[in-house]
Amino acid sequence: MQLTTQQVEDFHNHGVIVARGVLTDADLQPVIDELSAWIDERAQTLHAEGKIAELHEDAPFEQRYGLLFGQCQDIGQGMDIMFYRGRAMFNFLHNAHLLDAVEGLVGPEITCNPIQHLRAKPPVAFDPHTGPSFHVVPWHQDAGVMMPEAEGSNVVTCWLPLGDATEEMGCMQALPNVFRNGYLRHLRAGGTTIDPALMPDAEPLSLACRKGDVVFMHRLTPHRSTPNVSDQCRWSLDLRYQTTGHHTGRTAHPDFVVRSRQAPSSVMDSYTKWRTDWIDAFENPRGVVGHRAE
Ligand SMILES: O=C(O)CCC(=O)C(=O)O
Repeated sequence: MQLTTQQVEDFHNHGVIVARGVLTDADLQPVIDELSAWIDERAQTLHAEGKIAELHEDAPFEQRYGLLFGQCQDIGQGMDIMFYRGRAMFNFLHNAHLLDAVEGLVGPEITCNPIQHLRAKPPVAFDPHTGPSFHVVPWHQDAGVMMPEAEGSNVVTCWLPLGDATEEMGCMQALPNVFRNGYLRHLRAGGTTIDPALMPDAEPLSLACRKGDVVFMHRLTPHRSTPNVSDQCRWSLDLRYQTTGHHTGRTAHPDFVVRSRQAPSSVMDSYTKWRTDWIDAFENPRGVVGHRAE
């Protein structure tokens, strides 16, 4: 779905927008099916090892992961885009509805930035740690997890839930209208977070989403996520896309072209190459992966 002129204008004015209904259920279902199968296999392994007593095979996608996580946190080990490297996920990174919207913000030459995550935030009942973590992320700008060389890059964060993401489920919050203040120093203590002394004085915007919605954020827009006090998992992807040719901010990890009018043959659609590139990046590390935190 293309963004409207108003949505593009709002993004440039406020540094954050929620675009409703960008994705259909059919866009997301292959990823959900792939994850369900991955979780089932992992649960069976942990069950065989005696680490999980109850498999909850009949629980819905929104609930099963939390029920398993509550028994053994190892269930989530390896469950991120670059580690499990699923085919449906790779296909989704090229999703036409998503890229149509992204195009309005980065132009028609689009690269998939390697800074991307899959997050399953379990209810606090199963993950009582509500301090800074992969599940409850403190205030930061995405520029804080990129090399300073990406300062001039047009990288847009696309945050999207695989189900609903209400306030109760720990949706995202962002500070609108402050991205023009530029990069704010981040501290390592507290989990790569904006120096509290520099936090802009702005009212947080709650970014509650329904399945199919996408949050688009400027890489200088401060944002965080909150604990999940519901009884369902908050499933989401945070992907980043950028104008092709701009610095990715993370040279150690593979980026690839997902759309191009100028050079259509540059689009990387080989699932095998994508897998191999990630494996190579981990087995033969080179380049930089670093947070800008002090
Ligand atoms: O999904 C979350 O809870 C945090 C995501 C985030 O901080 C990000 O996309 O930069």
